[in-house]
Amino acid sequence: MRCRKCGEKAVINMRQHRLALCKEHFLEWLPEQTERFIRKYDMFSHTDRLLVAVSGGKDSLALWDVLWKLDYQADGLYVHLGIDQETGYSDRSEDYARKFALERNLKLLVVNVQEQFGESIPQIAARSRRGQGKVCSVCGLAKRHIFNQTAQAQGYSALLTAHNLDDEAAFLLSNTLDWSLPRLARGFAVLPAAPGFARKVKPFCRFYERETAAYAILREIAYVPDECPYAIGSKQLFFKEDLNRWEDEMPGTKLRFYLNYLAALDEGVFPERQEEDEVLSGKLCSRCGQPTTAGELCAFCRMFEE
Ligand code: Q46
Ligand code: ZN
Ligand code: ZN
Repeated sequence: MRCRKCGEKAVINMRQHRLALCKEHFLEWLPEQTERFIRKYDMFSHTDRLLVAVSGGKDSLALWDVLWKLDYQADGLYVHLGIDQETGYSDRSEDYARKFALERNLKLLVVNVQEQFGESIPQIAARSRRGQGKVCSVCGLAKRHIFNQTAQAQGYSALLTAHNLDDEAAFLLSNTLDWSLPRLARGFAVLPAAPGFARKVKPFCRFYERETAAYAILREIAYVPDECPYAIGSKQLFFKEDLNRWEDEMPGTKLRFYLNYLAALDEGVFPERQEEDEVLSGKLCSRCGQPTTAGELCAFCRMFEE
């Protein structure tokens, strides 16, 4: 397989685009495409202060690297969840994020959940009504809360996550099987700011996971190699594997699924794009000041009361 631009040996073949590229041209192509998506979806500009949610994994570090190369003002935020104390999963992930930032002279904010709130995510999950097996639901709630609060408190224009097309397509498939319209209405590429909520953007939403992974590897970015232990066996992974089987047979399936969905969102097929229900309630948590649906405390602050 030869690079379409220069005829050298290709390192990647993107069947959905009928495009094979060599290392040099792929490392140019991915940032160029990112810039194109940023403009196409009116995501942000060079004058905006951006906050990137960084996990120490390949996707988020690749995103931060691309933004840095494209000269955007992007700081990182790492949330230490206290996961897998024995193998030091969270500690190791933090090290990768810190090293990445240091090498590029970028600013990394760190929130340590245990130090700041007194308990790690697995500890909260173990005693919460959500049950021992629900670490991911506690984790998701805590991350959303901390990312949003930090972005707002520190005056960032937008909060960026590195969700890729595989993540988005798996989310769509899962919610389509449930016909969960409120969730389907939230599969945005850009979610505008709302009272109490920061603007949220996914600049990598049109890249396949293998493309962002190839970028991280070819750029020699050091990232935490293992997955979070709680991700193993998740529904999300199951849907990703199924989608990959379809993609093998019919290249472009994932991309079409997602792009046609974005078009349907624009046409108003789904209910009005909304943040969580909290926006609609207009009430604020008496402890942290973030929106809440009911009662005095928001869902995050309530976790510490249980
Ligand atoms: S970090 Fe957290 Fe994920 Fe780990 S505990 Fe689950 S939600 S799997 S993206
Ligand atoms: Zn080439
Ligand atoms: Zn609160």
